[in-house]
Amino acid sequence: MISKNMENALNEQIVLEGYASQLYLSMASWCDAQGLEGCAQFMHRQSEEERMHMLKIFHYLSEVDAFAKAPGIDQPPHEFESIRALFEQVYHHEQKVTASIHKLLKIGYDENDHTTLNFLQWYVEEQREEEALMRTILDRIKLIGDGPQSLYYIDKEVQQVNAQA
Ligand code: OFO
Repeated sequence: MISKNMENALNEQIVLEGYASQLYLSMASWCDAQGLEGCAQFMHRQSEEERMHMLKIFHYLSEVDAFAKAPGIDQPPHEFESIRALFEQVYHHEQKVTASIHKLLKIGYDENDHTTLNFLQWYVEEQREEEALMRTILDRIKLIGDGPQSLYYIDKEVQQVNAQA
């Protein structure tokens, strides 16, 4: 059994992961409309992963006899200034998610909730990987440049990163 406080905090994390899934889905659509197929595929995959992150918490809450709430859907943005701005937004969102996981860990330590602390370790590792991945993409975009001539190469790079990840 976990505390009510932890249950609420995990439900907030569900909202954040669910929103990430919707945001990345919206980004996939924007990439597709720009003809950036590699980027679109990448964002679709990220969107699926975020849904999985959301569901993992959902199932955990049921397992520990707490109540998981299906989150409402907030409308994510549809328009992005550029592919670079889009990936910067992804990176910032991931940093926000990491900070939120760290808050959950703090609650876990304060409450001596070893079960949840153990469960959260998977997210600690996942966030480290995600942030590193987004930084790699942003670094490549900076190297290539993001003018109209560069879009084809950016798309190929992201496709390649996607194939390796
Ligand atoms: Fe689940 O927030 Fe990204 O990885």
